[in-house]
Amino acid sequence: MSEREINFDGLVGPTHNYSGLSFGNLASRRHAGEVANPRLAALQGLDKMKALADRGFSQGVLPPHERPSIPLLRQLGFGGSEREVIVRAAREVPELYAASLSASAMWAANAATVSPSADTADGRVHFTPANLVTKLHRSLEPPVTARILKAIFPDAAHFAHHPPLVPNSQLADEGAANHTRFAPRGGGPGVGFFVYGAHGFDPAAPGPRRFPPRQTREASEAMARLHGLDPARTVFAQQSPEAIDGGVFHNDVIAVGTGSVLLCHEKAFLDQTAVIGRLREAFGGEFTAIEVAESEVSLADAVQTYLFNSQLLAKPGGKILLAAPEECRTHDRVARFLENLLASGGPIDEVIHFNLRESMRNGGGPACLRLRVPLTRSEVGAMNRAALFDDALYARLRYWVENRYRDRLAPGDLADPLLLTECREALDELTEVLELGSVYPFQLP
Ligand code: SUG
Repeated sequence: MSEREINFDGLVGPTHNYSGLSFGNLASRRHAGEVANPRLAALQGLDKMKALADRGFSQGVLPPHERPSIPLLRQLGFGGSEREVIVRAAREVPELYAASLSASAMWAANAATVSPSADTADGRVHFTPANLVTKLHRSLEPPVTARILKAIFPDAAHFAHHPPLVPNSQLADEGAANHTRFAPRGGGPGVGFFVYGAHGFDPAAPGPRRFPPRQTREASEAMARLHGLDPARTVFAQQSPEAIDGGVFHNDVIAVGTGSVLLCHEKAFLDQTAVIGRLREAFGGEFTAIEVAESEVSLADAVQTYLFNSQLLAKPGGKILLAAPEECRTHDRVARFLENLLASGGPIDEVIHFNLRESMRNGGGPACLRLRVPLTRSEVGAMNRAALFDDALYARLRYWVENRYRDRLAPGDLADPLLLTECREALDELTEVLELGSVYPFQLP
């Protein structure tokens, strides 16, 4: 049965800011304390969705989460009215308060792992929200993500929802950012490629020294089991520790794939030649791996420009469009690499660049912002179509952002208790637009 891929982009939330919360993510730390523009951030994301939708690629939307997280702050001992909770937490432990305020749910590639029905034993689309345990601010996302995914994909005949893995560092899971699915053109069973940074139960195994790994092999294996994937069509690989220590905190900062094409840096995986051999074998048909040499684009160039955090989008004729961050256009070596790539006659024949600077300053490029969900026609019929992006939704969301979002969030503004009210009012309106029902703590009984 033919399937189409829908990219669900995370809408940037009203509290988007730069708090330097992600040790190991170089951009997050570098831009800590800068002034953010949540309105611009959300509009940059919407413009990417619009441009790709205009090109005929199917696009959906995932809503932001309620922030600051009052339940987190209460659980950590801040009592009193909501206003008191915010003021005290921000004054006494600003780091905790910043975690409660993060708009990190925008990076939808970390929302969940998704396996299409062509690959699963029971013929349903399987979803497992990522537990995101490595970072406190991200560990707040899974319960709400789970409710949102169920609200968008409600029909149990087509969609299976698993709970996030138990929140433990030995089972650290960051979702689709560490998972790529390869598949023949037009659909059919694909290959699930799971990339992890460390072994949860073997501290002696090779791993990064400087920065934390964010995915364990055990978590990746659990995904494959839960989703009922065929072991012959599942490949596990370890990220190169050198890459993680160089700032590659997710695999999607150094590799991207679609269809029968993998684009990656030569330093992406441990035992890279063997990994690509296993992918080729599992895929069966013709498989193209484009490995970029350190001499052409260094690991540092890749982390700086987010070249590999581009999206690869299959065009109707079979060629592939690369949707890259603007930073790739203004970087000499990376720009030259892209020119050569297009001239090479390979599968990627077009590049478009997006200005996503607000998100990029927190280490989130085009691919971070989207969750890929391949669906058959009948599955599209069974989902909540209000979350699908079209011109009408674009206009509505633009208006909503322009009216509801601040255009400036400086460190000194973060403790403003009004942010909570503004966020809730905005989300209340959004859940109606997207027909999600009640998904946020403030909406639940
Ligand atoms: O988890 N940044 C995110 C970026 C996630 C990018 N996603 C993918 N590569 N798929 C993270 O590190 C920074 C927030 C701050 O510092 O305020 C942050 O959470």
